[in-house]
Amino acid sequence: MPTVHLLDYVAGNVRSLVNAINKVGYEVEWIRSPEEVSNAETLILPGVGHFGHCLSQLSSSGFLEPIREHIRSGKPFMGICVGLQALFSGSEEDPSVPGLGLIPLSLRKFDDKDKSVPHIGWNSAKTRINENSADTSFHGLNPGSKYYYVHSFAVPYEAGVLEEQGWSVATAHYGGEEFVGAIARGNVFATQFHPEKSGQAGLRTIHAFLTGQRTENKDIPTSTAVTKDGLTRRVIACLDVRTNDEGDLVVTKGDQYDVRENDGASSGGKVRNLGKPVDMAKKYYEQGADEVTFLNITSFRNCPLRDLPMLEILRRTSETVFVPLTIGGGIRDTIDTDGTQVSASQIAKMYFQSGADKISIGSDAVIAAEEYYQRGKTLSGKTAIEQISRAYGNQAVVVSVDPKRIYVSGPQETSHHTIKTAFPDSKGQDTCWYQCTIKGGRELRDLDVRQLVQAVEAMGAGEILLNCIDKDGSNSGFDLELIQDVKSAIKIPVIASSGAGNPSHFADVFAGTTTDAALGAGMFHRGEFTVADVKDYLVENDFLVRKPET
Ligand code: 1PR
Repeated sequence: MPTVHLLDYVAGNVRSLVNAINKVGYEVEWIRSPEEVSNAETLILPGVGHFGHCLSQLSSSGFLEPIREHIRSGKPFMGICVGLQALFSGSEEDPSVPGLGLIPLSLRKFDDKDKSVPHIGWNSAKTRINENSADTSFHGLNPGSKYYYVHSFAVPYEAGVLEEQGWSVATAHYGGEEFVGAIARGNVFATQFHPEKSGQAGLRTIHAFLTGQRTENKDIPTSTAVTKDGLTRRVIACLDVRTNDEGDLVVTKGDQYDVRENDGASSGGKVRNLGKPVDMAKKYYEQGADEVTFLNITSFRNCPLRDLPMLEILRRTSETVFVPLTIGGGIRDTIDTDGTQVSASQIAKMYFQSGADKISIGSDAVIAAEEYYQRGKTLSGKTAIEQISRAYGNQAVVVSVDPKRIYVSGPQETSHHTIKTAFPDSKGQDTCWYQCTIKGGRELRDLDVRQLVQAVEAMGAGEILLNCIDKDGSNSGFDLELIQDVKSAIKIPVIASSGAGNPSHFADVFAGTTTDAALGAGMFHRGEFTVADVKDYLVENDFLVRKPET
């Protein structure tokens, strides 16, 4: 196999990139010191997280000049995400840290007045006509394809500015803002999106770059539907994983979080076994899932951390699934079976190194939020959310919320934030609030959902996975009232979860709320509908979706 050199300078999920490069027929060799850069014929600079953090690490390790030299020498170079951003002079994210300075422009934060930030999801990379250059080549990019982006800072596109410097530019729109999605000039190619997480469209781009194919692929039909913000409607498949009574790790599914078979008289039977996690994740990827989420619903249970079975599941899944993977369950400071203290960040690191793109925190986030309010809304800097988002970026930290609906006679009956509901309880009460729970819904806490999501947003969480215990496994549709209430309280993206029973429920949540994504579990696992069925239904109803490419 021919070799590609990858620069290893920053923690994060590079496993997927390695898997993607292998998948298109290349082997990866790591560059771990500045002296080794000159060995590289083809160099890839991956990047995740914080601009300042990445660039300071590159600078203090002495990598900046060798990278500049590689680019000057005319050898192929590709930057991904922060790897693209590094080519510019600097970023508003950390004005004190300069970039490589190849392009004298800076990155700016997206405006969050009318849209969620970070910009997470599938968007375009459409080539702009460059009248200044005959070199409008774009390494397999296709104007009709969708690519996976996850970032808060971007290079605003100004017509002609980059082109005057000889760059070919592909752009995307996020709300009213047009930004740079990819650039190419001579031996340099860089993408703001993650090709290794962009399904077949992304693999094609990596392959085109590595084989020196410079042209676009124009053979994929372009969708005519548009969304206000530019993103497709994100459909996520979620796999709740736990050990069954035979000791096998299986995908299971609860009814209001009860995962044991119900014989009609009482629950408490065997753990429902709906299939094998790795196989099911691959199936959903092939059906067109935009992301796959694993929730380890019984966390560690006396297992030495290094042997965590979820690590192996992630490793194997990331070999065949080229869309973002999220893992949740048990991410908190803990004590290993041999008595060693292990921090939540160390656990997250193991997950990232095994192929996860995001980690999801449940119970620990509730405790951290309670402490945040006890301290008078001040940050401690020490919570798992703060530490992990500092090291890996906000976009890598999801908070999974497990709320329960509590009816009251009126807002005066509780100190918590209430809503008026169109679905009164049996007593006719039409006011309710949403109470946070921990430990898979087993323990109720004196905290409402609005308090929780606002606290974790302040701590640096990048996304909310919004479950609803009342709706879980009910097949009765999402709780639109809860979802819209949470959306109106925060700027970070929200994934609607719990209750999906058929494709029309996805249309309902996208039409009836401003949710950023919607997640299904039971209806997919029981084989009642596929992810493709959901997307077909959405297309029939004029929603923009990403269709899987072959
Ligand atoms: O608290 O950080 O260790 O994380 C534990 C994680 O496991 C949390 O994200 C929590 O939501 C999840 N969890 C814990 N117990 C259960 C359970 O079911 N007994 N599952 C559980 C949560 C909710 C969704 C589900 C949707 C959609 N599952 O993931 O997939 O409700 O289902 P549907 O479409 O079939 O209605 P920590």
